[in-house]
Amino acid sequence: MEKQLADLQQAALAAIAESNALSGLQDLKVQYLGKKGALTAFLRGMGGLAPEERPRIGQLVNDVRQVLEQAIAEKEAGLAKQALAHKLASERIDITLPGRKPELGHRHPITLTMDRIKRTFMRMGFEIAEGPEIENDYFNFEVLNLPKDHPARDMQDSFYFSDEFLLRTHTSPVQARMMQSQPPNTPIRMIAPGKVYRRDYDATHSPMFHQVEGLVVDKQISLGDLKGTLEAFLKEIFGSSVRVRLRPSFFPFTEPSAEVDVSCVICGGVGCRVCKQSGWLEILGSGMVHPRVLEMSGYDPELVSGFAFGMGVERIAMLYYGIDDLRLFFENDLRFIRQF
Ligand code: 2NM
Repeated sequence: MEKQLADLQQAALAAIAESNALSGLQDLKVQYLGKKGALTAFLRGMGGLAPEERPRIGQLVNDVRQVLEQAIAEKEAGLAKQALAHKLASERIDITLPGRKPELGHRHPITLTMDRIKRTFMRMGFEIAEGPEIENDYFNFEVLNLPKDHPARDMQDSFYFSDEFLLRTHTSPVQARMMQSQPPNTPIRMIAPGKVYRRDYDATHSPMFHQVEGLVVDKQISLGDLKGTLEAFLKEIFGSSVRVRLRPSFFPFTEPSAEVDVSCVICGGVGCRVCKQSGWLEILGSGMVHPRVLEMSGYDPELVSGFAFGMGVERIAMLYYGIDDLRLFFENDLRFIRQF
């Protein structure tokens, strides 16, 4: 009996010593110390012993149990320590390495240009208004003196959803909406920046582009106010040395109408490739708001007058930054985008 116990202890200690995983150790615990384990079997077998032998053997079995329990506990602690050491070694980081720089983004050149234009008008007391990009026929055309048979309404130039709805072709509908939201003849000094859409795509036209249109309505607003305001704006954007001139033009919503030119910002006005040797660049369309346009939006042309203007933001950005192809703005090539 003692010999069997000694053998069992020796075999168990050897198995424990050899075990190198916590799961294997758990199996050994069950195998030797569990309810159906080897030591329990020993205690059950004591029925066959002489009564005076039982306490001694019982004591021996308990001694072996204690030895094995301690050996397993020590081994467990050893394995846990080993696992922790391994984890620490494998997750080790070099805190002296330099940090990774986060990639800093920045605003798109069109956004930068838009913001400069908006800031300049805000300083002159203009408010900024926005409106829907999906417009109806009434606000995009009708109320701006572009009746149904007008050539500027050609299907070729617009994106229609239905007979009634289309992507706005300019931001003027925002101005008309503003006039109609006011009590009659309320003075207005506003700009309407935003995206507009036309069926056009080449080096100088994109189907989506950005516009800023402006509107000033009050008593006694004159063509002199128009010229003074736009001259102040253009000098702020392109520098105080630019010269500004008006040329007669036509828009259905203004009368009279004028193109606004600046002296060439590339060559200073002496003539170059960009200004086609003329010394001037066409930069804005403008005019005195047509009496019918005022009238249709609830303003009395006998009482008030106004001027309006519109500009393409991409064109201003191209001239300001010296960019020769409009498509660069929309290709999202970082080598281009990062230069601003
Ligand atoms: C331009 C040129 C001339 C314009 C007119 C209006 C409104 F709503 F008052 F009638 N808004 N914008 C206008 C006038 C726009 O863009 C080339």
